[in-house]
Amino acid sequence: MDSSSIEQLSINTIRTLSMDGVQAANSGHPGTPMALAPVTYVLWNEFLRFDPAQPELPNRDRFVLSCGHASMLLYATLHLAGVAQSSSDADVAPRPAISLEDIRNFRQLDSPCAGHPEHGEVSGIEMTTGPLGQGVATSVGMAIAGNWFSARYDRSDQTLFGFDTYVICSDGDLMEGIGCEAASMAGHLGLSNLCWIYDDNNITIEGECDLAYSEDVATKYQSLGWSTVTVDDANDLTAIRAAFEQFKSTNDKPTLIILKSIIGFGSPNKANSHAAHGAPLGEDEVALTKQTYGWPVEPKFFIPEGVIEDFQSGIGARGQILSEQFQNELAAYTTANPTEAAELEAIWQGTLPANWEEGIPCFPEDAKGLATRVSSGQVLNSLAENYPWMLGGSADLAPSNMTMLNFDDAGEFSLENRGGRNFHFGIREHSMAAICNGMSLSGLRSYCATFFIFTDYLRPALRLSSIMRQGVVYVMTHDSIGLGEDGPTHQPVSQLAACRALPELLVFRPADANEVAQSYHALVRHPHQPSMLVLTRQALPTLCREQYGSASGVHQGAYTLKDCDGEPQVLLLGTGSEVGLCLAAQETLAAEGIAARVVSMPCWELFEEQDVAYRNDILPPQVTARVGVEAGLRMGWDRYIGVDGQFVGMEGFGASAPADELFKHFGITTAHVITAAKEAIENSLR
Ligand SMILES: Cc1ncc(C[n+]2csc(CCOP(=O)(O)OP(=O)(O)O)c2C)c(N)n1
Ligand SMILES: [Mg+2]
Repeated sequence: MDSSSIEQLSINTIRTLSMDGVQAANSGHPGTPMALAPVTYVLWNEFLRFDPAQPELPNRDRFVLSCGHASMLLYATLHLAGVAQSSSDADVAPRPAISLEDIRNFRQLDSPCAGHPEHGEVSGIEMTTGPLGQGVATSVGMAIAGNWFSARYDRSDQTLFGFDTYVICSDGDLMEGIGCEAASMAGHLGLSNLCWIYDDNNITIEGECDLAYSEDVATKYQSLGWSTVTVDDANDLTAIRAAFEQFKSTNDKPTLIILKSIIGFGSPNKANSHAAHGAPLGEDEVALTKQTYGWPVEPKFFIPEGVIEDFQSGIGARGQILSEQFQNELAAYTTANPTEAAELEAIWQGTLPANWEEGIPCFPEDAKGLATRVSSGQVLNSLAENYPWMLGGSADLAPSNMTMLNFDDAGEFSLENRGGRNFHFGIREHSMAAICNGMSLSGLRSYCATFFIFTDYLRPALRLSSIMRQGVVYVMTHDSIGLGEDGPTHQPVSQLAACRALPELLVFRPADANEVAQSYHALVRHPHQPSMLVLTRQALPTLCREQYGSASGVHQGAYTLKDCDGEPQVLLLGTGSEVGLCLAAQETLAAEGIAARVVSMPCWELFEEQDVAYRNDILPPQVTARVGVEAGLRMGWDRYIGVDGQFVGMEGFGASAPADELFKHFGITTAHVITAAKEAIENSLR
């Protein structure tokens, strides 16, 4: 058998496994894997630096299937390439990441072959994809990380890093705004280690692309600072190889390979039609297509002899050499650079630097106080100084978000300085968050920042941080009507409820500088959850912690900040800037002989993780008179104050005026908290 036919056999195996998987599930997307099998084959078997036996090798090339609907393409390839499931437990017998049985069970509950690729399920799935545009944008973060690792750790005579990131993407990925944001960023930064393969098939779900998409993609990407190369026929392996060679030899720009393909290639009745996009071909059409490929109709999930060996002698053999080289280089590197090697080990193991807590400040009592965005800036700086792989930036709001790292050597990441730790993401919130996901997936502790209102602009990527359990830190300032004159377009009212609704996300709304410090403390200890700091523009007093409960209560999510004598008649529950109103109200109530307890609730999610004894201790169930105080909407608060509980907050959008006036205008005042407390007590006695 000559090599062209073994190539063809391997390619057609990817195709037929994909068709059979979709047919067995009776749902899925067969057409795109059928079209993209050749490019995927060439990439994996001839170019990708990836060891199937060591799929977590730190300097592996990354492969992202941005058009996640084509998931069978990835599963078939992982199976044929023999990618092993990595395990930290040496006693666990080696097993494939994706078995043939898994493929047979495509889209079923017990199979890692989910409808769309899910990171964390098995080795070889670098990220979760499915929402179009996320993969391409996240890949920019991976490419940045590759550069950053090289700049920080490689030495002129010792190179550990230098990995490339490859992405397969579709019309939808490039149509999405986030795709364009990310491409603009990658072009600006000249990320020559990034290669997107664009499946130019002129098909989307509704029909041909020209229904909605008619731009000249090559020219567009060139103007974004990319190198482009067009492959006119997705089955032309020679042209595909040449395109990858061109990528490898381009050292100043990212590369877009525009691959003209035919969706459902080989299917006599469905090729080149949107009918091949998102539905099984049907048993009859599968049979006809297999005949076109010269393939037996039965058995299904057929892997001809020689195909597994073909991958073993391609990616398998190259991968083994890569792993061996890496281990040798790492050994020499560790001898020469023990400190850096220890850092790398911590990154790879997911542990923290030994002295990470050392610099975190403790803020003295101060009636004037600090905006929590200001204390956040100080804490972030002191933390990042001892946490060398913590890095990030803002979407053009660093002076407002206070996220600039100011210590010596922090530097700014740019074309010239690949080791910088301050990022200028530009006004691209959505891709900023996705890029941070990519950096996090590469082992870095990334953070990003913007105004809290613009979480709406990055939410799909935030959601992926959560689904992928990445510890990205979101520093969100200007958290309420307290931002004042910018008015309702900039004043978040629904965002706290919306962010708390996201599973896995830890939302912190600290009440003073020491709660800010403790919030950072807590979030660092949760590396597998994204966290969000919701911070004020306006100054908040730094509380005297001898008079009040310790700010370390943040770790429990909610804690008694100021208790009364004996059992409380009413609980005043607040977060952030409104905690001060609760404290002031409590004093007045106490003078009137009413016992109120003030509970600061900076992180609901951590509170919910506490045992029932703790939760009942802080919020005694028998005390039903409760007031929630927060300059946002009530949604979610019923859980703590009850459906009949009193709430002091917002009921709709804000307004443009100085902050003090707005708090009065919307009735978020001490006086209102006092009235609400009395009403709550009255209601509880009825
Ligand atoms: C953000 C987002 N919007 C919508 C969808 C639903 N969807 C899945 S594939 C697709 C478009 C398919 O066209 P294309 O991206 O060109 O993929 P192809 O069919 O060519 O593989 C859409 C709208 C999605 N997955 N993500
Ligand atoms: Mg398409």
